[in-house]
Amino acid sequence: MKFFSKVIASVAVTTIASLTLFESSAQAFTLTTYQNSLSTLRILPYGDSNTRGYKNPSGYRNDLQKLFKDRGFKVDFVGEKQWCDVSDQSFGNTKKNNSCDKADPKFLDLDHEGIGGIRINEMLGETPEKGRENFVISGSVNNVFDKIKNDSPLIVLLMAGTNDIIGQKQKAKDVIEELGKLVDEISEQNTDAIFVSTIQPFGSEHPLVDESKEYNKSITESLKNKINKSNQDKVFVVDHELLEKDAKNNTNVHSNSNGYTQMANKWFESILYNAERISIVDNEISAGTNNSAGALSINGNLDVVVNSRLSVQIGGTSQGKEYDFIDVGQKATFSGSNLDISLLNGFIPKKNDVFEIVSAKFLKFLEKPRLFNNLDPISQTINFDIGNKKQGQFKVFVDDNTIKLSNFKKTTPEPGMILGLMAIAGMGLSLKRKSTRV
Ligand SMILES: [Ca+2]
Ligand SMILES: [Ca+2]
Repeated sequence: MKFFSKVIASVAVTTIASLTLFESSAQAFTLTTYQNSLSTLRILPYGDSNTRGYKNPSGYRNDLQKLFKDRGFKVDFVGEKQWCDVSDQSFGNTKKNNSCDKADPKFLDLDHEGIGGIRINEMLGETPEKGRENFVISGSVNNVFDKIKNDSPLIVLLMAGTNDIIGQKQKAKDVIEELGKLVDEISEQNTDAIFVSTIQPFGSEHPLVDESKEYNKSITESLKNKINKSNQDKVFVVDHELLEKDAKNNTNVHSNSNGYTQMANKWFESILYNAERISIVDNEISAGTNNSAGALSINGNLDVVVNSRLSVQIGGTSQGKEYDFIDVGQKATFSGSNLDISLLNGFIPKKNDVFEIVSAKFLKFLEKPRLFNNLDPISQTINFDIGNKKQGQFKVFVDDNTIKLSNFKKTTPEPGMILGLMAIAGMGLSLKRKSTRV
């Protein structure tokens, strides 16, 4: 996923800017991959039809769930609404209904609170205009949280304002005032972090396209000024950086599938970046995904603990682009974990190439002197399969802040060694299976 590294750079910049500006550094939530019900990450997607999905019962939500799931995180999306069937004319604006029996199994978790057409003043529960009473009943923040109070979402994803601009004909400067009030209201609820995002800019033929851009600018530049200081620490602004062309042509205000995928990536990167601690237990942390390299920025701490893997793909010498790079703002701790290396696209490193795969403010190995389970403690090398019955070998260099790989060489494994490696791999698998059942 090439997209991943681009996304992260911009999210990181946005967030650093807002943190510096408001000197807000408290981060209240922890992410963990451990398959333990106590650590389920409950997320409330809250907003209008772009949260619900347009002509598609999942919007950005299914892509976002996949990003978490692929990395072993256990997430539960919450909300009273579901849209299970595209032929359902209520478009998921109502509570779960019979059409949910027909839900496509590719959708992981359809729960949400995206209400097509809703405006921010209605989410605030203000006196409804004539004929819009149902929006206030259905979507006002107190009502929503009252209905899901047993779910107590750790994180709220909020995207709203489109309908204030197109339906209510409000100016961006007035909508941002309402958004600030809504964010304060959500902050008073039982939740740890609120991610507030920009909206889909309207398509270029829409008469209010400039207003939508002005509104997005005000979200990134001044939303935090509109909310109470006491709430600022748990509010994170996410700039989806969506383009006009990603507005679906026949509506000009809904995202197309490209836009929804981009939203999912940005939400995901922003949540990971802003977590206080990310614990990888019995799973894998990797900057890119399966077949491409990327960069992953983590502002807080990273723990990679027993039976877990730091997985690194190398397809060239450009950090974070051609080979995986994880940048940890605070402490990175490795304890009893493996370092899995693989080469991409037939790339063969040179002996003098140096790959800085991890950088952290503080780097700690709790199992020292064995930095990784699969590291030879004498030679400080790791062997890995490179195909055609060949192995590659890197020497691992570690200092207070970085993990680097260099001194690449090709080796030919002894036949006995291959069997030995297969046995170890088999053992690893059975251990992993056991531990996931605990
Ligand atoms: Ca759910
Ligand atoms: Ca309004």
